[in-house]
Amino acid sequence: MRKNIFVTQPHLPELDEFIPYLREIWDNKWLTNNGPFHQRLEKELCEFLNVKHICLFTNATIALVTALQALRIKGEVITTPYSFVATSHSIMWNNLTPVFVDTEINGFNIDPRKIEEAITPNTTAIMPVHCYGHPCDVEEIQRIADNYGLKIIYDAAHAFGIEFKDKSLLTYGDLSILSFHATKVFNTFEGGAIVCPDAKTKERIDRLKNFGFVDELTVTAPGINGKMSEVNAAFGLLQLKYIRTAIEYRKEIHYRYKNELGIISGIEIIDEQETASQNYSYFPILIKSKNNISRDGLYDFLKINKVMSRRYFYPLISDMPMYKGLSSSNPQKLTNAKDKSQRVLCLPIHASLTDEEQMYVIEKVKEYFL
Ligand code: T4K
Repeated sequence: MRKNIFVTQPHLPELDEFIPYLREIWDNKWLTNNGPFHQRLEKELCEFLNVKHICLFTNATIALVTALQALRIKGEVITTPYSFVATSHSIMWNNLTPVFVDTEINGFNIDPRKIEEAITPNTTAIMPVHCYGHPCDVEEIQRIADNYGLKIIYDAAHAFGIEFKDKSLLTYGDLSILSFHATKVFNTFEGGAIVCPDAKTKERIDRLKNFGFVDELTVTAPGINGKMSEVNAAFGLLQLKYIRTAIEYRKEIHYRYKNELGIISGIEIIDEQETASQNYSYFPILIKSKNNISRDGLYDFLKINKVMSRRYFYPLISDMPMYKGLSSSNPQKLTNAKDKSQRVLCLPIHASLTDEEQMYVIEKVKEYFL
């Protein structure tokens, strides 16, 4: 009997390969608090990602919360409703107000042209999301931020390893936050990181994620416990060995989908940007609803057939009960985001998906449209 085909699955090396790492942890009895694996992973990630400084975290949500603290953000933060709730939750956890701005007409990211009209005297920062790893219009967003004296914190949860115009996408803006959750291209079971440009900022973030301790006796800020453990960091080091192969494998899946499904008239696939690399973390398709065809119809049909696609990101954050009352949640101002949210479906893509499974997914999608 066919097993469920999930939208994603973590790519796990052979268990035996992880045992020596565990043995080392057992031997030295150093389990957390900036241990040797933590330090090694920070170093190796800086090299792999081509960035200067990285601060590992227990997950991306705590990293986002801490990033806002680190830059002492106040008042209103402009962000996108087309994301995972963690983006705006991190703003709320800091007692700040998220201000939702619509997405681009031909993409999934915040529309820079609409950012300016959302700026008020209380705006202090912009938190855009590189959705599915597709780079935001980083240059235009930087121009706006410079004009108005705003900080930029990128939610780069999906953007592991992306290069834009020959440098790491994670070096744009003031800070970038990565997620290493089990469902991501690169995972440490749970985990995340803040990429920052200088040693002083790293020091401040490292204090904030360690209760605010400056030294053994001195606490200068109401920090949180956001530290990554040694087991997670060790697993990250092992993952890193296979990451290039895993991304190459995903690439094949991506192009097979594009070739096979791009020709179906009811399906729209948003093209990748020429100036950016990709990590193939998600494969979103947009369904053009008509007659008996609909996104939810396809979602249900696939589910009955054991293909667990996901509606990332539906509903919009601004449509969720706790955000609905905000004035920026007005659906008439978020029409592009709403449209995408109602038409998007993410198909299975991961480094353990077999050719046979992918062909089965393709066959089922085609069957629905016939
Ligand atoms: N910002 C953005 C833009 C994000 O997308 C996210 C997280 C964050 C911030 C916050 O990052 P973290 O704080 O989590 O580091 C998942 C993930 O839990 C979440 O990390 C992710 N975004 C979001 C887009 O997707 P769910 O509720 O869809 O996860 P779940 O448990 O339904 O998993 C999806 C599928 O993955 C399962 O059907 C099967 C497979 N799976 C999942 C897990 C956890 C596995 O095969 N093994 C596993 O261990 O949220």
